[in-house]
Amino acid sequence: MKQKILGLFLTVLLLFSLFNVSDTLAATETTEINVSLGNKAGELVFEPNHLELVAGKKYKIKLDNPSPTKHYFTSKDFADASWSQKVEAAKVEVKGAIHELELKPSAEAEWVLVPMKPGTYELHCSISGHAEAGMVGDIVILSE
Ligand SMILES: [Cu+2]
Repeated sequence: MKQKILGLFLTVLLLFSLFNVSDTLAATETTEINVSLGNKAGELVFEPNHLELVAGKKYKIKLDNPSPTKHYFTSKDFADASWSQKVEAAKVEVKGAIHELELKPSAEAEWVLVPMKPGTYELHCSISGHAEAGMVGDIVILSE
């Protein structure tokens, strides 16, 4: 009898750990990509300035601005080629068409999207002079 109860307990424990594993798998289906707008030294760059995503997969692009000035993450064609689920920033969730994100110093934002249309799309900061100074990049959507 004691053995049976122990067996049942272990089965329940095993089931719980299986569920936990499937939860973890579901969570990892979203690929996270970190992109910094500018850096602490104040250089006008995206870090990294080249992103590669695969069409049909889900991504969370985590943007942050470690620099002393505000910057934009502007990539209209990439946004048009993707399905945006939402953007989360400072407890606000934005849904719908998103083409450009403004990040003030030390701001962070998370853009959850599924790239759809393969191609190479330009990225830039739309503040006057920043793109010219090197604040540009490209985003490649690879086919599935
Ligand atoms: Cu900028």
